[in-house]
Amino acid sequence: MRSWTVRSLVLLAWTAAALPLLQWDRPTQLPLLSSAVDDGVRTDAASRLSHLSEWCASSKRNFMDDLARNKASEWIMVMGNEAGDLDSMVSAIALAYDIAHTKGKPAKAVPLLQVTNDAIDLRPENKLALDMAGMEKGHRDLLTLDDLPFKPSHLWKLGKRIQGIMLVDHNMPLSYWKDTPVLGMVDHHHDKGVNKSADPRVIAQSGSCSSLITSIFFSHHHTHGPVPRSLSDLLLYTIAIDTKGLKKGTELDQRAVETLFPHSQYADQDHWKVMKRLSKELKKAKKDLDGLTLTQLIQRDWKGDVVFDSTVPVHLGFASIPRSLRSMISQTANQTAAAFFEVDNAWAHDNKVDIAILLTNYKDAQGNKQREIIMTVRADHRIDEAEAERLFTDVKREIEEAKELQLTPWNDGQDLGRWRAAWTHSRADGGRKVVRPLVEKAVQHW
Ligand SMILES: *[C@@H]1O[C@H](CO)[C@@H](O)[C@H](O)[C@H]1NC(C)=O
Ligand SMILES: *[C@@H]1O[C@H](CO)[C@@H](O)[C@H](O)[C@H]1NC(C)=O
Ligand SMILES: [Mn+2]
Repeated sequence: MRSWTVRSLVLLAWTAAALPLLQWDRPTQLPLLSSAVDDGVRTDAASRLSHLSEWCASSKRNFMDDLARNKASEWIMVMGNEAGDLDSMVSAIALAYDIAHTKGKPAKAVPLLQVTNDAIDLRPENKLALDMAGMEKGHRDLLTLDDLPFKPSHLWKLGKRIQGIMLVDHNMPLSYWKDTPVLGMVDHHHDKGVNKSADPRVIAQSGSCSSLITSIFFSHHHTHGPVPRSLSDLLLYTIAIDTKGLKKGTELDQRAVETLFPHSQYADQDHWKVMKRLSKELKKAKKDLDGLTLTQLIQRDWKGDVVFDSTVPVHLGFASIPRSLRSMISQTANQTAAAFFEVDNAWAHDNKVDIAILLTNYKDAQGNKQREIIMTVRADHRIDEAEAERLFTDVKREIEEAKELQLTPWNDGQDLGRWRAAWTHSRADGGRKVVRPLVEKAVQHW
């Protein structure tokens, strides 16, 4: 794989360095969000599935068949992070497709979404983007955690049933992969410095991991010509949402868009305008969460795993929720904090979470952005009551001492109950990026 990586890196370096700023100024007509039926593989009206959908379905089927016959040892599983956002999903699909079609040395690769099938549509923007790219409704064409016949850790532990995993859109394997070889990683988050023998190991700044995948993709020749239209479209949707229609992001993102456009259904339209409109449409979809239950709101953007560098391993998880605690409370049957925490509690219990942090963001009556931090600790999985008490006290102190947050305790005259706390603050960038390190620090030292 060596030359593969070097080529990719050269391309990345060139991409970042050499950008003539893009000039897209053609006038535009846009039938934008037409459901994209591309590559002509199957066009019967009942199931207008794209080539990409068919490839995903067949790679999933072949992988599952091989696994059932214990013949999957050549397979590489390519996966995004456990929050299952569009970038994670599309990066995994695109890299797996690239590996499976690389001219001269194709390998067996299947994208795995590290969520359950029913979690995909909890992000309406995922649903919309997949639908526009001609993917299957209900997402049976995609391999999710609940499709696996074994625990992920068993794929390696019980007889090396797969070749290994590749990570995209994160660079630390979830703990359940344990010793499973990490064959590659491509990411745009802070480099945690692990699994150094991964090859490729490309970690670079970009608005979207999909942009990094795009540059790798286009550094290879493929067995059947250029990138399929449905895949180009899907990558563009992801970059559009991650860069707010190229308003944010880096030159890498711009270069990726420029590279993808001629292969997409938008080829003859104005790139900037299309990206802006796609971003708007997807953002609108993203905000449409009205049908979700409280549990689904917690599940939608959940990132959790067991932390091993503390004295006793604990499962620490974070949810980001675009709703205020008050509005979630009003969604319960008797509209009390107790009822809300019962739901939170059930989620933590079912997922063996010891410490759950819910981070909300919403606009108040004056239209100002507000945030809340809601913390709960449980003693029914890995830790006993004394440990839970200590953990709760330590994490609470760490959060409250963070001067940059200027917290106000939230209690609304209601008793939140044991090992529960909530605060409000209005630091605009005070989401997971700020709170998580505080909590992790406390957890490591308690
Ligand atoms: C990858 O790094 C993680 C974190 O250090 C470690 O737990 C895991 O065992 C490593 N994987 C391999 C195959 O070495
Ligand atoms: C409200 O409902 C919750 C959960 O069902 C229950 O635990 C709590 O006691 C109820 N509170 C009141 C005031 O009815
Ligand atoms: Mn990402």
